[in-house]
Amino acid sequence: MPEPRDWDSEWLTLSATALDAVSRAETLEALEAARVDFLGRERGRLTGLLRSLKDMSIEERRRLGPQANALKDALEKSLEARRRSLESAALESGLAASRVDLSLPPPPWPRGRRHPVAETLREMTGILARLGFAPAEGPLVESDRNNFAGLNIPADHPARDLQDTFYLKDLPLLLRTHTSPVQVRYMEAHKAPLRIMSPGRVFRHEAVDASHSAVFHQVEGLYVDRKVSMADLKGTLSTFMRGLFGPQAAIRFRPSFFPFVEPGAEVDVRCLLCAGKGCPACKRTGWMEMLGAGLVHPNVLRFCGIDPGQWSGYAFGVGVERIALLRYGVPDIRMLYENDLRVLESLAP
Ligand code: 2NL
Repeated sequence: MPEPRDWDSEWLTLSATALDAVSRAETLEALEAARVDFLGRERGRLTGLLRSLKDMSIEERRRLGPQANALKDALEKSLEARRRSLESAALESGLAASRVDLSLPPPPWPRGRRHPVAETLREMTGILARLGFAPAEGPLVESDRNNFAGLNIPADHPARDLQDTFYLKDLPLLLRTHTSPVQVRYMEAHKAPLRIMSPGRVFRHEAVDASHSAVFHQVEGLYVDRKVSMADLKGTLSTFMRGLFGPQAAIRFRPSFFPFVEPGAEVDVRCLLCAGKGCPACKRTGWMEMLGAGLVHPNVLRFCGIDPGQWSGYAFGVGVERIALLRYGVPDIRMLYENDLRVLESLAP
């Protein structure tokens, strides 16, 4: 006589594991293995139990028969649902893997190059680097203190006017109107002597036209040491301009005013088109206005913790777009920023 089987405990394990095995199957193969394990014709565990109903007592058969058949139905439904979901996932991933983007252009692919403004900025910082200026950078969002107060720009100065400055809503901050605040930060942190340049983006709340953009770029230079003079400034700027425009580029100083320098000067370069003879590009003057410069105002040095009795310095600022327009012969600053490839590709490198 074989041992009497404990149908109730066999049923318990079977019903607890069958549906779980289906939902855990991650592949169609695993799902098929689960199906064979429970519903396989020869050795399926549920098939076996159903086949054994005939060996059970009447009471056992009445109790387990309907439950086992209900589980078989549920299991078949669940296998079918799981199979469909695994099949569609397999289809999706197959499609994704074999995706062909017919919108891609065929080779030879067009080659990119640096934007004319970026290229001009690199040349400018390259020349200044060879002259000993170390690059310094700072945030685009600045305080009134660093952008204005530290630069000897009084509270009622027109440069602070709402017309020129973008102020942040609800915060005592602004978008820097020049890169000078970078140099204020640097002087406070490092003291004298120092020789730095601050290239970067600046913002002015101005109407856009052929020569003005609300967002543009500037490079400033600052040299602080003992007995720095206007002659040092003129020598450096002469080398800077000859590096940019070629060996024939001559410069001249015209007296001018900026609150952060004394004396201040505007620097002209002999007209690049007519070599000084006078033409429409230089308004018949023979000279083109190129940058602003001067000796750092004692108030600025003092503000940054540098003793103006011991140290002096020069500084200059130049607009990058202005130089780029001249160098590439572009008549309108907007042509640099509309990103029309027909325009950008036409600009000789
Ligand atoms: C312009 C004028 C200039 C400066 C920038 C400067 C910076 C410090 C102290 C003193 Cl931290 N000066 N920068 C000086 C003179 C002129 O730029 O119109 N540039 C296009």
